[in-house]
Amino acid sequence: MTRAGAVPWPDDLVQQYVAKGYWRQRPLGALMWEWADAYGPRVALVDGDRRITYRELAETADILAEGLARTGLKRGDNILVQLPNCREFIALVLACARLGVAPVLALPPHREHELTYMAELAKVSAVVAPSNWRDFDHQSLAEHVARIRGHGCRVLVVGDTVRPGNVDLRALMTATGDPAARRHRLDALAPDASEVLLFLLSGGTTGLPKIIARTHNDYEYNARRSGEVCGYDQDTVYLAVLPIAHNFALASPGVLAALMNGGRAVLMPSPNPEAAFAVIEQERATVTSLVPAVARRWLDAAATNHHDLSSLKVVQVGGSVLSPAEAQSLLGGLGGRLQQVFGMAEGLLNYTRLDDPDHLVLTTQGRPICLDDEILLVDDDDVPVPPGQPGRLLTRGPYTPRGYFAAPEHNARAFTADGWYRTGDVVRQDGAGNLTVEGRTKDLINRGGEKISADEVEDLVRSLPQVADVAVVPSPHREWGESVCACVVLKGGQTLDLADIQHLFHERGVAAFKTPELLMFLPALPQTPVGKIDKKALRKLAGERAVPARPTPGRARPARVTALPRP
Ligand code: AMP
Ligand code: DBH
Repeated sequence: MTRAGAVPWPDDLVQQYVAKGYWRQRPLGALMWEWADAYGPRVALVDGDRRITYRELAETADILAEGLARTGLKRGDNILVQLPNCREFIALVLACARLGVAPVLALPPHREHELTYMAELAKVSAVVAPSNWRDFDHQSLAEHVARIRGHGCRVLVVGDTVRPGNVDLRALMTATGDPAARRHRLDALAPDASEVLLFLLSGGTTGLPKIIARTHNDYEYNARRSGEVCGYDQDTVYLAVLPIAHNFALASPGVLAALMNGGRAVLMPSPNPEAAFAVIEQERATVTSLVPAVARRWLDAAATNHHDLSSLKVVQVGGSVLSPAEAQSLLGGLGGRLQQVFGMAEGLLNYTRLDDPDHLVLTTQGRPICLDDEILLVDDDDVPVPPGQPGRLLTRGPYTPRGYFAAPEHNARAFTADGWYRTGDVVRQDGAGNLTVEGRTKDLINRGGEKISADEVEDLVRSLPQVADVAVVPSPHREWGESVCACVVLKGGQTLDLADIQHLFHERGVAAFKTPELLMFLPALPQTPVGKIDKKALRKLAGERAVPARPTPGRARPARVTALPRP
């Protein structure tokens, strides 16, 4: 059973990937029981004061799978999942894997704008949300999204106040009855490993965010091979502080590889350094993954830290550019060995190796995990660049799908006719295969690892009646690396400030991290000789106008600046 909209690999490669052992042809739900059989009484997950063994996790996932089936979900269905880092998240992903139901992994900050779009794109049959999270009523939002989706879309809620008509997900996680019989019943429903396991979100390369269908086969390999490269074993205690809805924390190597190896995953709701340091000490965490923006916060906090971080062997940093100087301060700053990670929800994963010399760890973002990851660096005309020169990165491989889900027009641009994914990144490769990210051609803002499509923000700002034209570019930001800068041409006699834009984004239900933080007024948008908007010139302007980041991270975002020459 293939889902319409998922783009398969060519048949000859499928055979090769299976023959080479990359694809194990075992659905993740079956592997879950392999782990439980091998590591049964060991602790698999830690979530606050709850500790869940491998056996409990597998049994709970099975109970939940049957519960989901009772709500009407079945193989081939998709559901939208918006959960913070919690044990229910992992149980749900595994339960879905048992049934062949594929979750679309939305992020907790997403709101109506993103959720309704994804719900429709994936034609979901249910929406799963916490009742409340960080003072936001997710249950109401989920009800709204389900109503707009129609088609009998259900609402499943994790929390204490589940409203009538919605399904209490935790209530689906308890049952009596013989676990072996249940396991047997579910084995009979198992999907094929070539089917979709889950959908990851991507900032995409242009336009609205895209979703990426990852199969049981390719995603299991993604996690397993990452675990090998990163030395995961039974003693691994992975601390998840980034959202596990992200590929990085979920499977690079993240939670999934910890489970595959009989290790342990410790789930935290946020990357707050003080809280994380206390948990590292308490749980003796051995590895964690951070985006550079979080790594910087941790380094600052480490200066006054009194917790014992000596268990940390590896600190992974990825998701956005880490300068060599920042890498240098991370080499010893948090205790563990620094590992740079250059990854993408679309597939290709690069890691510096744990035994690489420091100069590679400082100046490169590592090399691919698989011998069959193909790397091609090309110029603007798709002609390969000479060795050692920067070029646009194209890639194919056993865990890089051949297209975004249900996006044929976009795929025609984002993939070559031969199935290479155009990453939109500009990289250099050394003789040993190590990649250094030099820049990008894709039109997005990378705000602390969160990718924001310029097109999406532009369309929103353009809908304001005061706005004649707008272009959105990144502006350097001390905390996030980049922030969203809107360059606006006003209609005659109009005025606008950041509060107007923030109001619009709030009203439209757009994730807060996408709201422009910097506003520039221009009499006209600069153009290139061929008549395109000259974003390079605008980026330069935005850089010159950048103001320092606010001093205290993590609070509500104040309007930073309303700038510059009014028309
Ligand atoms: P996404 O496609 O939304 O999963 O985002 C993946 C993108 O994040 C990559 O294509 C890069 O542009 C960026 N990225 C990830 N890791 C790094 C890194 N270590 N250094 C620079 N950029 C990165
Ligand atoms: O930025 C990313 O998307 C990313 C970074 C590191 C990723 O998907 C990953 C590792 O798997």
